[in-house]
Amino acid sequence: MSNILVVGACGQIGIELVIELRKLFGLENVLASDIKEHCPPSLAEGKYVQFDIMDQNALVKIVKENNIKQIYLLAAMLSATAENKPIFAWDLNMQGLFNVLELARNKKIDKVFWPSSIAVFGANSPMNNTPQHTIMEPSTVYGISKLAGERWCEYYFKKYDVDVRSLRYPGLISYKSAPGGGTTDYAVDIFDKAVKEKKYICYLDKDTKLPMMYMSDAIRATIEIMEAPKAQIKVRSSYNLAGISLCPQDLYHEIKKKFKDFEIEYKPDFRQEIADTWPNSINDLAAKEDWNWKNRVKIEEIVKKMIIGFSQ
Ligand code: NAD
Ligand code: AKB
Repeated sequence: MSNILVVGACGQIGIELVIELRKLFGLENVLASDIKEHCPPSLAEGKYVQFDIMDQNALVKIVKENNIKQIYLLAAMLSATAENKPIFAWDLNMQGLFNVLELARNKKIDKVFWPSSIAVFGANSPMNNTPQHTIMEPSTVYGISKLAGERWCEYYFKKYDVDVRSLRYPGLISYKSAPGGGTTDYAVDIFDKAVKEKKYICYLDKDTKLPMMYMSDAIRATIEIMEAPKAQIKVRSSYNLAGISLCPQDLYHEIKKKFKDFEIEYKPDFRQEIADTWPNSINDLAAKEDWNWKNRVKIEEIVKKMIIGFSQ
């Protein structure tokens, strides 16, 4: 059994990923880590270590002491927050990745997961059914760092045979953990406000369509790509991953079926400009063909799960 380290375990994806990995591989074999001093109660049963992914010496020590063989690197600054701290975001998003890739190059670990994003696309990419390989000219710090990260992942694979695997996640929807400063966060906030206040002020325009996915599908995709035989992973930059495509108005209408008095107001802010450069929908044929990816959760089910989740 090889030990797994999840870096950025206290975030929106990390919490659910650690829980699932522990179910599959055992509590003792999955070490959660984050820069935060304490982990959330849902992770407290297993091992947790606080450290900064920018600190290469600390990373080397943790990997050695815990016989870590796989790293899921989730620590990053997301699109909206990154626009306010561009240099800090670039440093974190790139240096964290280099620290992990270098460990793999030196054969200290066997496998790496690193997430990319739909943010790698830009205003000149085809907006609908965006292909795996196409024009990529991101205009956000976050998107630039993700595209650069993809190129480095492929480079480390080709040059040093580093087994790094990656997905271009769409916006992820979940209620178990809060989103961390992205442009797609509205698709979580809207449910929270619908349940608690019956009113939501949306920072994106009503018809801004973006690719989205329910968290359980994203977690399954992450584990599936990591568990797939090495020969099946033919894209070594990052795979497009599609779930559903929706805009604020779609969610509003779905939620209104449950809460008749729910109201929404649209007040676009700086995040509108970011969203306008991202695809409406993406094509994930390569993931389907290479490692049998299939999205499961549809919009009606997402709405049902989110409302129940936020009502508890
Ligand atoms: P998040 O912001 O919710 O979580 C990131 C976690 O990393 C936080 O708990 C934070 O404390 C931790 N962290 C920050 N700096 C750190 C450091 N220096 N050292 C150690 N830990 C540190 O983010 P998320 O939504 O869980 O996203 C995880 C990854 O997935 C990111 O790379 C993100 O770009 C990518 N992604 C997320 C989405 C999404 O919709 N959530 C979509 C596309 C891609
Ligand atoms: C964000 O909005 O920044 C993230 C993403 C799609 O990468 N959710």
